[in-house]
Formats: sequence, C-alpha cells, structure tokens
Amino acid sequence: MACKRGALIVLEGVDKAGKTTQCHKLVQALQRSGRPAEMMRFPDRTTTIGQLISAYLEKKSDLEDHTVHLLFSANRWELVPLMKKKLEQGITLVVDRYAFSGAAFTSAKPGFSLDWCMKPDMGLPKPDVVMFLQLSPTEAALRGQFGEERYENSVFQRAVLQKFEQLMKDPSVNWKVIDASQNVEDVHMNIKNHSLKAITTAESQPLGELWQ
Ligand code: Z5A
Repeated sequence: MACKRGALIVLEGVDKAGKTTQCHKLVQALQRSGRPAEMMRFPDRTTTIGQLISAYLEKKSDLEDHTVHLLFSANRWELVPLMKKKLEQGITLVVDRYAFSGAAFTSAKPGFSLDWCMKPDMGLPKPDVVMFLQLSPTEAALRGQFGEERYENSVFQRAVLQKFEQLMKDPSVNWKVIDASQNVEDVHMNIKNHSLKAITTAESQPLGELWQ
C-alpha cells in the first residue's frame, strides 16, 4: 500500500511576525513526535534564480518589477518536483512564505493588480493550511528596527498587509489567522494544533492545485 502523503503547511505574515521562528519550532515538534517533517522557505536563495532574487532584495541589483515577480514565482515552480516527491514520501513540508507573499508584495506596488500577480502561481501545490501570523505594526516595531533589505519600511508593509487581507477572503484556501502577539510558546501551540489537523486531513485527500 502506498504511504500516506505529507501535508503542505504554509506560514505567512507581516515582517517580524515570527514566521521563521515558528517554522523551526513546528518542524522540531513534528519530528519529535515521530512525524517526518522538513522546512522550506521562499525565496529559496540557494538556487540560481534564488541568487538573482537575493541580490535584488539586498539592493545589490535592480530588476524590473514584472521580471522580479516572475522570478519569485519561477523560484517556487523550480522546487515543485522536489516538493511533490517529499509529500508523496509522507514528509510534511513546513513552508516559510509562499505564493501569497508573492501576490501581496508585488500587488502592493503601483500599477499591479492582485489578479495579475496571482496568475503565475496558479496550479502550484495547494497548501493544506495557510496560517497568517497577525501582528500589528506597533507590536512588530517592538521586535526591532526594519532591516536594510528592499521592502523593509512601514509604509510598504502596511500596503502589503491590505493585500494579504484581500487574499484571506478567498474561501478556496484554508486560511487560519494566528495571534502572533502572544509569547513564542503560545503561538507555537496554536500553530501545532492547526498543523496536526491538516496532517490528518491530508492523509485522506489528494494534493490540490492552488487558485484553480
Ligand atoms: N517576497 C516577495 O516579494 N515575493 C515573494 O514571492 C516572496 C517573498 C516569497 C523575503 O524576506 C522578502 O521577500 C520579504 C517578502 C519578499 N520581504 N519583506 N519584508 P525573508 O524571507 O528573507 O525575511 P522575512 O520573511 O522578511 O523575515 P521577517 O518577516 O523579518 O521575520 P519572521 O520570519 O516573520 O520573524 P522571525 O525572524 O521569526 O522573528 C523576528 C524577531 O522577532 C526575532 O528577533 C524573534 O526572536 C522575535 N520573535 C519571534 N516571535 C516572537 C514572539 N512571539 N514574541 C516576541 N518576539 C518574537
């Protein structure tokens, strides 16, 4: 009998919401409880495409806005065969940012519609759950200054948040909003509970296609 597939779990959220912290904690907790799990993050800066994106984010290069949007999407598509292989092997993938960041960040730029921004990612593996770590700009500011990378300023981040709010109205995606202002352990427990449910559901459901 074929093994049960792993779940595709995505964490999204505003800057400094704790996505990376929580992805690591979730993978560790799942592994400790005997469930195979691995973390991925987007952009994956290790690939050739990812290195172009990384240089852009670090402001070492400039790229035309449509072009960089398509590169972010291509960076996800190039990892799809690996993602599907791992999911089929029963490994749960915990992903730090995904297509929702892609659509939210580019559509926050002038002249971009959310609809256009979603198109290149249509058909990607559909997450079994997407947890949005919600944190007010005031609380995020208490976690430190913005870094030096592109997009790291409060005006742009507020525009991105509005786009995420629009994306979360889509009932075809299993969104869960997480109060990220709680302490690390409480946020973790909340995320773990949703993840365990998603893992159980994924065992008996085929992997879907995003935004199709
Ligand atoms: N981008 C895009 O434009 N298009 C795309 O398709 C994709 C991405 C996929 C990638 O940045 C940038 O690319 C990003 C979106 C854009 N731009 N921005 N802004 P990245 O992935 O390299 O980095 P990041 O996602 O921006 O990281 P982050 O948002 O800054 O951090 P985080 O992962 O949400 O948080 P953290 O690193 O886990 O924690 C931040 C700090 O808060 C740290 O000191 C923690 O110790 C602390 N922390 C965490 N949790 C707590 C709690 N609960 N209480 C108190 N303190 C906490």
